[in-house]
This record gives sequence, structure tokens and C-alpha cells, in this order.
Amino acid sequence: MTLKSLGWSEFFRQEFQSLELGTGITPARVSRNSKHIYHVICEEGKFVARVSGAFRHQAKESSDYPSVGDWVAIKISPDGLEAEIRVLLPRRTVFSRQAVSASGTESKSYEQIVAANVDVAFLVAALDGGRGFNLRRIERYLTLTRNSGADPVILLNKADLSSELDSELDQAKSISAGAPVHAISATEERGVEPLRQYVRDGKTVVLLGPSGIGKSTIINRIAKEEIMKTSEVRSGDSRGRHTTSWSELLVLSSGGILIDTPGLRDVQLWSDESSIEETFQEIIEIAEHCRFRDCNHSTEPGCAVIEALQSGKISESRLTSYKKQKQEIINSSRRRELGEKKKHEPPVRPRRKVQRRKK
Ligand SMILES: Nc1nc2c(ncn2[C@@H]2O[C@H](COP(=O)(O)OP(=O)(O)O)[C@@H](O)[C@H]2O)c(=O)[nH]1
Ligand SMILES: [Mg+2]
Ligand SMILES: [Zn+2]
Repeated sequence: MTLKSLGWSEFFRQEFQSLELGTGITPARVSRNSKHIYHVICEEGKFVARVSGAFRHQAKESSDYPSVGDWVAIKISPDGLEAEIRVLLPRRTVFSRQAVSASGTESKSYEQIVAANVDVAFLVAALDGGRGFNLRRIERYLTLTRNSGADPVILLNKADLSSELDSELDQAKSISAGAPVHAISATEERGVEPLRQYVRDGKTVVLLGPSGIGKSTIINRIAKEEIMKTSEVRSGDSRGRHTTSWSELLVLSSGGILIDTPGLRDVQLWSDESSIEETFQEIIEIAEHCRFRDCNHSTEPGCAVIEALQSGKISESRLTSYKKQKQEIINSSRRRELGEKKKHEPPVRPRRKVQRRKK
């Protein structure tokens, strides 16, 4: 396995070199991780690795630890059986979502990294006539992708089940904000060939979407071998059973790198406003003409967005989706600030309780 076929590039070479780690330390890419066990791939082969004591000592947040797709510097043990992760290299792109950890009555949100150093994201929907095709969900994934730094590509899978393919394609294109849209059938191997343009030597492609939508089947078709387990659809509904419960990076023998992900139930956004602006470009452009700079597009006079809504230029559902995503980002950055404050300040005793005691 060459470093280049694993996705190594000039960016990482320079980062690695500047660390001056000395001899015996090699770059490796994380292909899987569960708890504190990492699977890594490098020129020397595949290894199971743990982070070093010094690494753990320096790591503060969960995002300081390696994730699938990350490049790390490892030291392989003399017997060649295991490896130790010494350093995490900076990420070129990162997919993260907001996760919540609860301890006692406190819940804290933190950034959970789904995949790192991704070039292209396949945002997969299914034309199964049910919940698989949801434009609002695609919009959320688009924002997540723009925020990550990767390029989005929308895949409408299970085209064999659709009776309104043209209309569904049009709907997806109307919200794609310039991202390519492909209708495919993974099981019937239709439309799969054109996807190979994205899956090239050294390029990393992540597949995102809820479980049962056909991500693992698509991977098997692109790889031309059954490298991922797929699930049978339960009778009664069109969703598959959960099979992939963690992200996994696969290096194809035909070239290219794919990352399969488990179905992310609700993608809570962890991003900034600029990525939303790319997803909802046409709304942003219209909003330039609102009378007030901080217009919320609800009841303000001279609101160009409400005007566009009334004239049918934008749809109600799309505006709602935009407002929801925006609110979510505002909430999450507020929670993040609160979380950070808590870390640095000693806990404040509730005032009222103290006063009551005085009585
Ligand atoms: N009809 C149809 N079913 C598909 C297609 N792609 C996948 N499936 C089925 O959908 C189910 C879930 O597929 P899987 O790849 O495991 O989905 P994942 O959870 O997203 O990885 C399986 O039973 C697949 O056979 C498709 O293009 N058409
Ligand atoms: Mg799967
Ligand atoms: Zn407005």
C-alpha cells in the first residue's frame, strides 16, 4: 500500500516533516476506531494501535483524539505486532456533528467527528416512496458538507422503486445549490459507473445518510466485490436493519478510498453560518433586499423574503428549513460557549439558596 493510495498529499507531507519526529515514526491513516482501539493502515501494513500516554495527557477534547480518516504518526513495536499513536496530524477537512453527553443531570454538547480528510461526500437518499427521500434532510447534509470543506454529490438510490423519477430528480436539483445529482440503482447496477469519477486513486469519499438507504450496497457495487455487509429490508417497511455501527475506511483495490458510516439518526449541525448560506444561497440573495439588516423574515416590514414567499419564488418548507438550521447553529454555539465557561470557572453556588439559609 503506498501512502498516496491512502490519500497522502503534499499538505500532510509538510505537516509530518515539520514535526521532526525522528526515525522509526511513520505516517498512518485511521481506518476504524472503537473506544480507544484504533485500526490504522500504513505502508508497512495494517496495525491495531493505541494512543501514547503523552498523547492522552495532552488531549483535552474528544476531537483531539483520532477519528476515522485521520492521519497520525505511529511507532510500530519492535515485534511488529502493534503500534502506538504519537501525534494526530492537522485535518484538511472534517465532518462533525453535535453530540450530547449526559452525566447526572448535566448534559453537555460536544463536537463528534464522523470522518476526517474527506474529498467528496455522497449524500444518499432513497427513492423508495417513503421516508428515504427527504429534501429537508438533504439540505442538512449539504450544510454539513459545505462546512466540512468537502464537495457534496447527491445520490438518489433505489431508482428502480421510483415511479416519479423525473420529478424527484428535479426536486433534488432545485435544492442542490450546484452539487451534482445522480439517480442510481445499486441493486440493479444502474448509474453506478459515473460514480467512479469521484472515487479515484488517493481520493476519499464518505457516504452519508440514514441506515437502510443503500450505502453499503453502493460501496460493494463501486468496489465490484462484497466488502461491506448489507442488511435485508424488514418486511413492512423499506428500511434496512442496522449493520454498520461505526465508520469504516476502505481502500479499494481498484483505487480510491471509501468511508462507510452508520446511519446518523439526527444530524445536529455543528457548523457556522457561512455554510448554511451556501445551502440556501437563493434565500440569502433575496434577503439582501430586506429593509433591515438583522431581519428575521417573519413579520418585519419591507421583508424581501416574505415577499418572495408570497409570490411563490421560494417555498414555505425551504424557508422553514433555513430558519431551523440557523436556529440550531445559534443554539449550538451558545451551548458551546456555556460549556467552555463552565470548564474555566469554578462552579457558582445558586444565590437564592444561600439567601434563604440566612433567614
Ligand atoms: N430496490 C432497491 N433496494 C436497494 C438498493 N440499494 C440497496 N437496497 C437494499 O436496501 C437495503 C439496505 O441496504 P444497505 O446497503 O445495507 O443500506 P445502508 O444501511 O445504508 O448501508 C438492502 O436490503 C439492500 O438490498 C436499490 O438500488 N434498490
Ligand atoms: Mg451499511
Ligand atoms: Zn427579511
